[in-house]
Amino acid sequence: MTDKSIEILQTGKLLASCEAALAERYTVHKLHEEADPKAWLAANGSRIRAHAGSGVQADLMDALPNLEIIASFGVGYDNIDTRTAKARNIRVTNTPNVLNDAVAELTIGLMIALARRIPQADQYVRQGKWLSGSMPLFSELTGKTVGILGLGRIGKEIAARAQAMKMRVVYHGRKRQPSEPHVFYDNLTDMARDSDWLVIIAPGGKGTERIVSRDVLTALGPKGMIVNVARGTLIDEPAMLDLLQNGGLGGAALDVFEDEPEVPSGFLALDNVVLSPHQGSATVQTRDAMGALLVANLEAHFAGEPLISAVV
Ligand code: NAP
Ligand code: 8YV
Repeated sequence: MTDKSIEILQTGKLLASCEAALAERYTVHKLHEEADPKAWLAANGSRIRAHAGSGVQADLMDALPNLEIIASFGVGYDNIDTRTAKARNIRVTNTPNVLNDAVAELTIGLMIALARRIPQADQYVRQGKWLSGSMPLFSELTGKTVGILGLGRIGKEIAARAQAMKMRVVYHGRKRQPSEPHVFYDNLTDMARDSDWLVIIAPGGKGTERIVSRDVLTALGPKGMIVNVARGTLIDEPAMLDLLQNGGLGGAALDVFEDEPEVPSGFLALDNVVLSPHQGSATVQTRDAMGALLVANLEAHFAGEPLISAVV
């Protein structure tokens, strides 16, 4: 439904197909393109009924007194102050499920890339090193145990693909899921000790900050491999780097970082690391589906219908 009397705000660039769908339906303002965002908000903030994008904190909500809904692009909403939103009766939606397959595919891709050093092997050929001899031998996924931290929507898709790689799956979360066939650990350190691989796919935010501590990483051990496709905040990043540099941890495949897009330079020098610039959901198919779900939530809201994927 098109209703140009509805004014919505973007504070950052969005996927082109999503921006086009929003502009077709509503009057869209782009704060990130304003010369003086503060002055723009003071003059126009009271007309804004919806925010589209991510990263909304209390100060922005203060400047948008008639905000009704925050439609976030992404399933993780750790960068939205949901407590303040709830207190102010502002609805919040995210984009779950449509990205499960893409993130699970990248996870398995990163695992194979790390186990077999695929990025390094590519460089080996390009740099002509093959002419002087073969690369060393590495490991494989077959027969290994993968511990999944966060057996949720995406975690379950990773588990299914890991089983297809002939891996044994175990998991940790706050509670056991009786319908899941995999072994449950109520203690993350114990799971790490019993696993060859640790895959992190639980939400970011205060509740999970650095739950993958130095102790957990040490339990994973010198041959242990860690994969983070969740948020950088879940791992003690300096401890991970230290252990990777000093043989305390076997390897890491990292799609997310504590202060991304900044990546601590120490990681760049390591051969036992595979790096990825937050690409979990980054396929055309999935990003289009995420954008469509964001728009569908706004449409439902302004039609007075139940939201499709509300978190608040
Ligand atoms: P989900 O369905 O909500 O699953 C999250 C899982 O984490 C649940 O199984 C939950 O189990 C567990 N969990 C939550 N809090 C926990 C805690 N304090 N300690 C231990 N386990 C905890 O979420 P999802 O859709 O799979 O997405 C997971 C996360 O992936 C997102 O929040 C996002 O940050 C990240 N993500 C990253 C990318 C990327 O591009 N790299 C893309 C999409 C998503 P319990 O309730 O039993 O604890
Ligand atoms: C990003 C993600 O949101 O859905 C999530 O939680 O981490 C990703 O899909 C996406 O890269 C948009 O910034």
